[in-house]
Amino acid sequence: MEAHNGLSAKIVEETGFKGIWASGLSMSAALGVRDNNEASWTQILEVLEFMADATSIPILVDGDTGWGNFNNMRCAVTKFCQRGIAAICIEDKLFPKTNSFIGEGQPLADMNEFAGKIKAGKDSQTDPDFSIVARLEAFIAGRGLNEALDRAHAYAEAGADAVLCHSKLATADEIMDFMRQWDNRVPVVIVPTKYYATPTDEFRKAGVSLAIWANHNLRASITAMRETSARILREESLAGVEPNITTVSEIFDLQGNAELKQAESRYLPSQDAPGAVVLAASRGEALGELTADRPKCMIDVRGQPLLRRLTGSLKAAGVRNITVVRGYKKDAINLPSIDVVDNDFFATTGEAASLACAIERIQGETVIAYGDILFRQYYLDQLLEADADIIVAVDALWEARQVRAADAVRDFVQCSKPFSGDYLDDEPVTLQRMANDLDAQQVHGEWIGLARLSAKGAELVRDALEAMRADGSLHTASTLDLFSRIADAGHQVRVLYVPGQWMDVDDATDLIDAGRFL
Ligand code: SPV
Ligand code: MG
Repeated sequence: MEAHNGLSAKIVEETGFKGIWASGLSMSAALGVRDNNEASWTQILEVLEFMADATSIPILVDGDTGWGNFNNMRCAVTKFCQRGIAAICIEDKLFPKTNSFIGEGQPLADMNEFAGKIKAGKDSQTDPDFSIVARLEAFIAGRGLNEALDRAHAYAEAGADAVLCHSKLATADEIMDFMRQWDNRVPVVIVPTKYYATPTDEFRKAGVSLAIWANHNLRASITAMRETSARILREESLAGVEPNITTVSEIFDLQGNAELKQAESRYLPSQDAPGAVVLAASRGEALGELTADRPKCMIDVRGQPLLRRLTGSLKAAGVRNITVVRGYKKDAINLPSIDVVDNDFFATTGEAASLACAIERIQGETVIAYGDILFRQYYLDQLLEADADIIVAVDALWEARQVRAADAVRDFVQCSKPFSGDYLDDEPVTLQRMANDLDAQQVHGEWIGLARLSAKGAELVRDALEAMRADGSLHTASTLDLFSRIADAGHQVRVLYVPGQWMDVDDATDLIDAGRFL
C-alpha cells in the first residue's frame, strides 16, 4: 500500500498491510513538486528515513530510474540499507524520468546498461535481505510482450529479485499475456492503477506475487483536504467539518504520545520521588582540629566526606531533591546536586530549629537524616517501603553499642514494645517517647538519626514545627522533642527496629571506626 511520509506509512502499517510502497508520484506530489526527479534523491532519502522510523514493516522504494547510472544506484542502495529500507524498484527508462501515465512512447534505457545497474545495486547492498525489483516499462513505451520478456530475463540474469511488469491499459491483458509467457523465474509485481476492475484473485491465479496499490492514500487525502478547505472557506466555521475529521487526540495516538509518557516515567526524575532534609549544621566539637575549617559532615572518611556518602545512599534509594541544612562553616558544604538552606543561629539553636529552616522542603514523602551517620543501605530502603506516615529507624541492639565518651549524648527511644526476634510477631511498634535522658529500664532502642515521612507525615511535622515556633519551644528543641510531641498528640510514629550496624561520628575514635564500617 502506498505511503508518502511518516504519517501515511504509519496508517498503512496500522491498517494491517504487510508492506509499504514509497511511491515516487506520491512523495513528489506531497513535496509539492512534479514526478520528474525534481526532488533530489537525498530529499527522497529524508522522507524515507521518516517513513522507516515510523514503521516496522518493509518499505519498497520507488527508485525511479536509479537517479543516474550504475554508480548513483550503488550510492542509493548503500544508503537505503543504512536506513533500514527493505527494497528498491528501478524502471528501465532514462533520467530524469517521466511518470508512466504521461504521454506515449517514452524512451527506454539500454537493456544491458540497465542490467549493469541492477548488478551494481546487488553488489553494493549491505543487508543480505535487501531486494531489487526491476520494473519493465516495455508495455508503457508501446514496445510489446517480447521486449518485456527479453528484458525481464536479462534483469533476472543480472540479479533482480523480482520484476515489476507495468501497464497502463484499462484491462489486465498485457499483464496476463506476460504471466502466461513468463516462467516465474523471479516473482512478478504489478501496479493495477489503470486496470483496477480486474479482481485480485485473477492475478493470484495467474501467478502474480505482489500487487501495489500505488497512489490511493495520496489521492484520498487530496480529496479530503480539498473538501475540508473549501467547506471552511465557504462556511467561515469549523462546525461543519468537525464531525467528519480525525480528532486531535487521534493524531496524538498516531504520533505515539503514549510511548513518550511511559518513557518520561522511566527517564525523567519523578515528581513523586521522595525528598530529603539532612541536618548538618553542627560543628562536632569533640573532633577538635578536624572540624576547624569544616563541619563534621564534611570530614573525609576513606576519600569521601561523610555527607557525600549519605547523599549517595539517599540517591541510590531513589531520593531526589536533597536539602542540606548548613550552619557551622557553611561554605565548606559544597557538594554538587544538593540544595542548601542555612541555620545562621546554629550555635544557639537545636536540631528542630535547623529542621524548621527547611520547612518549605518538608513536602510530600521526605527522609530526615542527620548529616554524620553511616548505616546499612537496606535500612533506608525499608523505611521508604514502610506503610506509615512517620517512621523512625531504632537500633534494638543499643546496649551492645560501644560508646566511649562518658558524656555521649544518645537518642533513646521508648516504644510500645521491645524488639522481638519472633518470626511470627509482626505487630507494628510505635514510638512513645524519645529523649536523651530516659531511664535505662524505659529504653527500647536508640534512634539512628534516620526517619521517613509520608506526605501526611510531612504535614504533621510541619504543623508540629509551626506549633513549636508559636509556643516558643522551637529555638532549643531537638528532633527528639519534635517526634515525642507528635506521638504525644496521638499521632502514630512507627518504629523500624534495626540490629545495630550504624554509627554516627562524634570523635576521633568514631572516625577510625567509620573507616572500618565502610
Ligand atoms: C509511483 O507510484 O510513483 C509509480 C507507479 O511509479 S505509477 O505512478 O503507476 O507509475
Ligand atoms: Mg513512480
